[in-house]
Amino acid sequence: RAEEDRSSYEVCKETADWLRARTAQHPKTAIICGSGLGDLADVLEKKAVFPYEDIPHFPRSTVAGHAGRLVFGELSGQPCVCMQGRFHCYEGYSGSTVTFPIRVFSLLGVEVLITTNAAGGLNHHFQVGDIMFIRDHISMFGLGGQNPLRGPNDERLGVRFPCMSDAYDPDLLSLAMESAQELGFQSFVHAGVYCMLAGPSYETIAESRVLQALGADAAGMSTVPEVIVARHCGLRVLGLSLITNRAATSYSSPEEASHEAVLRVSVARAEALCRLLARLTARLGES
Ligand code: 6GU
Repeated sequence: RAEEDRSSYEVCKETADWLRARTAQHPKTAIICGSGLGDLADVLEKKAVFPYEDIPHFPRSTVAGHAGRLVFGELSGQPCVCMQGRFHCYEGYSGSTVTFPIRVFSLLGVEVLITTNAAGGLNHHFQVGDIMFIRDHISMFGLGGQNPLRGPNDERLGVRFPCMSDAYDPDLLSLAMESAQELGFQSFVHAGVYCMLAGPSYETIAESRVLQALGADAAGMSTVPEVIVARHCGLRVLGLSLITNRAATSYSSPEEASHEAVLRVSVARAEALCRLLARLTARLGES
C-alpha cells in the first residue's frame, strides 16, 4: 500500500489541532521512548493516553518493544508528552513519516526533545547497561543522501539549510551529566558520538571496526532523523543511548546481537533511566 505523504505543514497542523482539542495539557518537553524503554511513559502523572491508531495521520509501530501510544502527563510536575514507541526507516517508513510526530510536537508548543534509544557499544570503555548522553552523531544514512528534509522546504516548518553543529544542546547535556552525578550514577554514565545505520540487520565485525575508526562510540538504528527535524523546527535536543550490548569487533570472540538481549537490558536499566529523566525534567523546570 502506498505510504501517506506526511511532509506538509497542513497535515502536521491537522494532527496537532486534533490533539489540542482533546487534552488540556500544554507539554513543553517531548520524550521518545526507545526499544524496551516504554516504562518511562508509565511513570507520568495525570496521564492522557492516545493509541497511535486513533490519531489522524499517525503512523503505526510495527516493532516488538514499542507499544504505539502517545502519553501526555506530568513528570516531576512538568507537562510532558511521551512517544511509547517510535518509527524507524527499516520499517519501510520515509523520513517524513518517521519524523512526523516531532513536527506535531513543535506545533503543540513543545520546546525540548529528549530522545532515547537502545544502542550497541563501540567504545571499549563502555559496559552493557551503561548510559551514553549523545554529544554528536554520525549518520551513515544521512551522509548517503537519506535526509528527512530531502524534498521541497516549507519555511513555516523551518529553514532550507539548518545548522547541525549544535544539534545536541550543550546546556542540556551539562544538565544531564549533573543530574546523573547528583543521583550517584557517574560510574555508568558517559557522553559520546552516536552512529546511525539504517538496519534492520546488525553490523558485521568489519563494519563495527570502520565505525570505531570514524570515532563512533555507539551504533543504533534510530534517533538521527528525529533530531534533524527537531533542529529544523527549532527544538532543543537531548539524546541518550542505553548500551544494551556490545557491537561485535573481534573474530575470536564474536558478540551476537539480538533484539531479545536488547529488550532484557533495557528492562534492567529502566528504573535508573526513569529516575534520571525525572531528575533532569525537574532541573529543566527550575531553569
Ligand atoms: Cl549492536 N547495532 C545497531 N545498529 N543497533 C543496535 C545495536 C547494535 N544494539 C542495539 N541497537
